[in-house]
Amino acid sequence: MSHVEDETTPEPSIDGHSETDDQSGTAGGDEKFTFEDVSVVMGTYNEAEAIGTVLSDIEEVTDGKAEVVCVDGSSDRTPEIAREHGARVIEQEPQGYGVAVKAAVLAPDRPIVVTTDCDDTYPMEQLPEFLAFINEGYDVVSGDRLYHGADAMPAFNRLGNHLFAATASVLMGTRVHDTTTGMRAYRREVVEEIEWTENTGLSAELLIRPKMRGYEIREHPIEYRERAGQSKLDPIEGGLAIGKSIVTVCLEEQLR
Ligand SMILES: Nc1nc2c(ncn2[C@@H]2O[C@H](COP(=O)(O)OP(=O)(O)OP(=O)(O)O)[C@@H](O)[C@H]2O)c(=O)[nH]1
Ligand SMILES: [Mg+2]
Repeated sequence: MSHVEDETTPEPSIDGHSETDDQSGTAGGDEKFTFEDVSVVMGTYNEAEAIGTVLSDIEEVTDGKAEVVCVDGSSDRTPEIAREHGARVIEQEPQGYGVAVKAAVLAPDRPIVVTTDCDDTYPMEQLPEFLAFINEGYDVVSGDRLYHGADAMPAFNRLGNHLFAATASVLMGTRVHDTTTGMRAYRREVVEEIEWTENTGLSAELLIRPKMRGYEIREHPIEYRERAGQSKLDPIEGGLAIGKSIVTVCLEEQLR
């Protein structure tokens, strides 16, 4: 059974620390993952204004235990700042969001992969809640920005994101609330077992394909902040590309 819920908070402890001594980290068993099992990954493209805050927040929340991977195409100081914070930096020519994030989710060896944007919009302080849901047995935990209203999001983007979620829900035959969020946790085998085809629409694809293949998905409300630094997404061109990805991916999955 696969289901999407987003109203309740997790039952178990959400401090993200292990209840057992088992650190081996294979999914599906009884062991609890800790932040030592987590890689936080992101595409970074000229995010010098935000990256210091994002990486400090991850360090603080995970007690320095989570690995950080940045797939970087910047021409500014972003990669230097990333290295100063101990992140692993993979250099890549800028080719769009999805090309970077696909490389980022496939880079880690750790069993849990968390994505975020490097623009200080996503609440790293909620990482323990994401880990708690993975430890409850979910395969994907998806941050739902729209649940709390997403007042910090430009109105046009907010409307677009509601429309994407409505379209995807109709085409999938099941309700999803935020298809284009950048903050999610995945069991590593989910990202490894599926072939990813989209670029600007990768975020939607990363939710839709697992959902339609029966993985256990949990949408979880998150706070969303105003972006630091310049957006890399053209709202109209990017929006059209995302809409096309949603339709293509849903139809491909229906026909599988
Ligand atoms: N390496 C790399 N990273 C990218 C590329 N395009 C976007 N990114 C990164 O991907 C993340 C998402 O891009 P954003 O500009 O935040 O896109 P968005 O979240 O749709 O738009 P905003 O609402 O303005 O934040 C950011 O961390 C970017 O730096 C790229 O071509 N290469
Ligand atoms: Mg962003």
